[in-house]
Amino acid sequence: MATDLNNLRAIARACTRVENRSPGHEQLLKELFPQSGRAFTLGITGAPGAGKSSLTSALVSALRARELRVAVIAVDPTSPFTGGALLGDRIRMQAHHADPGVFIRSMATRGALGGLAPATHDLALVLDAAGFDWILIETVGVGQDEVDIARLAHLTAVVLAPGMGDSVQAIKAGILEIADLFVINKADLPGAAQLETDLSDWGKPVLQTIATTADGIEALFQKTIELRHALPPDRAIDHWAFRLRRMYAERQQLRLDSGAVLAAARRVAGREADPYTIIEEWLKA
Ligand SMILES: Nc1nc2c(ncn2[C@@H]2O[C@H](COP(=O)(O)OP(=O)(O)O)[C@@H](O)[C@H]2O)c(=O)[nH]1
Ligand SMILES: [Mg+2]
Repeated sequence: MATDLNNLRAIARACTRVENRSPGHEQLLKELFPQSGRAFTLGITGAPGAGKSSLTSALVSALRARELRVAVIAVDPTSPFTGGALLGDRIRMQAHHADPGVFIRSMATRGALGGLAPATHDLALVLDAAGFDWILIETVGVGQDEVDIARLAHLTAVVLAPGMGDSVQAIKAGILEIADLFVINKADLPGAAQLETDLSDWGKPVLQTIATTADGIEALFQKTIELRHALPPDRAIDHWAFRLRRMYAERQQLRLDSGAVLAAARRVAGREADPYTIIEEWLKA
C-alpha cells in the first residue's frame, strides 16, 4: 500500500518520490493528506554559521527526552550535493541517526521542478502523515524560497549570533518580519546583550542560547510551546491561501508547452503579437 509509512525506509522512499516529483507522487500526497495535520512545524532560519544546525540538534535531544518523534528537514541550497548537508551538520546529527524516533532529511536540490518551497512543504506533509510530532525545518535565510519555507511553518525562529557583523542589518528585513521569535545563539560570545537590545525593537520574544552546551534550549522549548498555544486560528487559513495560489501558479506553468512558449516568445520579440493577448489566450485555453 502506497500510504504505508510505518518504517523509516518506507518514509525515506516516500520522501524521495516527493522530492524528485516522481510519477505518482501527487497521488501519494493525496492519499497522505487526510493523515496529516497533527505535526507541529518549526522553521529555524538565519545566516550561515549562526548555529542553526547545532540548535536543531540540541532541540532534537530536548524533544527526544520527552519521547516526541521528530523529523528534521535541512534545506541547504549552498550545498551542491544532492541529499547532502554540510559535513558539520552530518557529524552533529550523527548522534541522532541510530534513534528510530528521529528522521533527518536534507534538501539540497536547487531548481527542483516546481521550486524548493513547494517540495519542502510536500516533504513536511509526508513526515507529518508518518506520525512525527515535531518537524524542524532548517533553512538558510537568504532567498525568497527560504522565506517562503519559513513563512509556512507554524512558527519561525530566526537565529542570530553576536560578532557576525551587523547581524540585524545584514539579515534582510523580510526574514526578520517572518520571525515569531528571535534566538541569539552563541550567547557565550561578547555582544549578545547588545544584539538583544537591537532586536527588542521588533516586539518579538528574544531568547539567548548556547547550542553547543544546550544552555537555554529548555527555555526555547518552553517558549515555543507557549507561542504554539497562542497561535491565531486564522494563521493556517492564511498559509493555505498562500500555498493554494502558489500551487495553482505552478500547475499553470507546468502545463505550458515549452515549444509553444518559445514560439510565442519569437512572435512577441518580433513584435508580431503582444504578450498581453497571448497570456489572455493561454488563460482561456
Ligand atoms: N561558541 C559557540 N559556538 C557555537 C554555538 N553554536 C554553534 N556554534 C559553532 O558555530 C559553528 C556553526 O554552527 P552551525 O550549527 O553549523 O551553524 P549553521 O550554519 O547556522 O547551521 C560550528 O562550529 C558550531 O560548533 C554556540 O552557542 N557557541
Ligand atoms: Mg546548518
